[in-house]
Amino acid sequence: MTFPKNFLWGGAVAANQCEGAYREKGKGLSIIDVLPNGVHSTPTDTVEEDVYYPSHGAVDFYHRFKEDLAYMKELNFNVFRTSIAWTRIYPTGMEEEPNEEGLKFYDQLLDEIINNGMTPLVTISHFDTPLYLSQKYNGWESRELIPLFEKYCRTVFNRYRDKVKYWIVFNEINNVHTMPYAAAAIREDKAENEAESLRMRYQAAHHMFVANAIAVKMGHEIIADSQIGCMLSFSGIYPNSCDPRDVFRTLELEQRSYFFADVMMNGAYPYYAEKLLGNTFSQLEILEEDLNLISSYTNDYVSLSYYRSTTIKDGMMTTGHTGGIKGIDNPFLGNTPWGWQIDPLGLRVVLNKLYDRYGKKLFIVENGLGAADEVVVENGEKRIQDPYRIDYIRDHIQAMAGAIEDGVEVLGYTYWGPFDIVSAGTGEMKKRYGFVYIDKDNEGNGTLERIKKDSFDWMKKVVASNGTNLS
Ligand code: BGP
Repeated sequence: MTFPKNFLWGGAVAANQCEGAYREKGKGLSIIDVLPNGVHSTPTDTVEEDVYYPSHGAVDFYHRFKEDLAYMKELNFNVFRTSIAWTRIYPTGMEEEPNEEGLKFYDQLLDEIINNGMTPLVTISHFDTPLYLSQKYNGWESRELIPLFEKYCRTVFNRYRDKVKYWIVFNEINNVHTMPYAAAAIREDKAENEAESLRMRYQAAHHMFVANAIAVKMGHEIIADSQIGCMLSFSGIYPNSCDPRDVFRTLELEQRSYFFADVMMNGAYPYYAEKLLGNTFSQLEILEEDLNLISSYTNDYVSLSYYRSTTIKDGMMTTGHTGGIKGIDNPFLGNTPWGWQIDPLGLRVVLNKLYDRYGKKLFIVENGLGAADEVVVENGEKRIQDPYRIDYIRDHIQAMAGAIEDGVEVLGYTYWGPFDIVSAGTGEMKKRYGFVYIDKDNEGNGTLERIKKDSFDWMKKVVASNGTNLS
């Protein structure tokens, strides 16, 4: 049997993409609550009346989590990943005392996850820093955020110590480079030039590394058997040709992602840091006590999102989005309707590379296919036929099995968006990942009815067979 007996199978979501109820029971505004079209759009300064913000209502998981988690149980999942919204606990980030109503909500949510037979996997910060901290301090660019985050971590570790063992500190921390607002709450458009923007982003990253180390230390102290992971967006990148210049450029771009895990897993800035950041590296404020913390408290496992791969040509401009770095399409691969190239074997490559580099357990905490699913009515019943999703998942599970056979230790697999949620990248509802369809459109219309897709029954059997029945 390829998958170990206690392999974790589940689904993953983020608070800001599913909960809605954006001002309920004292919740403060987060950076995402002023983004009309996903993490690549420009935030408004405050909530504007005539603008539609998808996070405000999302798919109303806040009120419907019992129904949604019942579906997760039916899928036979034994793990469920979600995040805590910082702004439900500390509405601006600055309060001395936490918001009890927010804490109670996560008590109920975590109990429901556990009562449905699933282990909670909790992300502490998933793209939703309090807006106040972004506006007052330019987010993680400021050292001020470290103690504020520490206070938030202490509160949630203490409160949920008996409920949660698996934690992720920051979602996709390497996106500080490509998506600095979402990942680090900084407005790089305020930087006067590219050099200043680079400095801002990496100063923010440094503060997050220190905060991560503090979270690891505190998590271990408060919850003896806790596992505190770091998390990377790690889709695959290949040289576009065998031209050594393409190979070298690809290596450099890979280092840009490894950089983050190198610091958090190896406990020190890597040898290539100065090369990667040029003059910027020496301009960063890095205190000796920071380096001591970073070296003493490294993460227990590496978690990652993997969606697709791309190819790199020397000298080309690359862009990045929620799927990772975007280069030139690979002629050997097909695309999703959103242009993400489907590359299951790339997952096996990435798992081997990460395991080889860190020698620590890996956790695939995001993988999935976003598509424009259609509801058809057959014999009076609503049905969503999504064979493309089944193909995508089957091929990725096989690749993961291959990596395990290669000797890589994989803790588990949480499929991204097991019920439809708002897309982080574009704010759309149309880009659907779920096994459960949710009736809501891009403009916010819909009944919020939940309907199982064809992939639901297939996935249920896969999980029941511990990944052996993929037919
Ligand atoms: C990752 C994020 C998720 C998520 C996913 C899919 O970068 O951690 O929040 O949504 O990408 O991206 P999208 O929603 O843009 O399809």
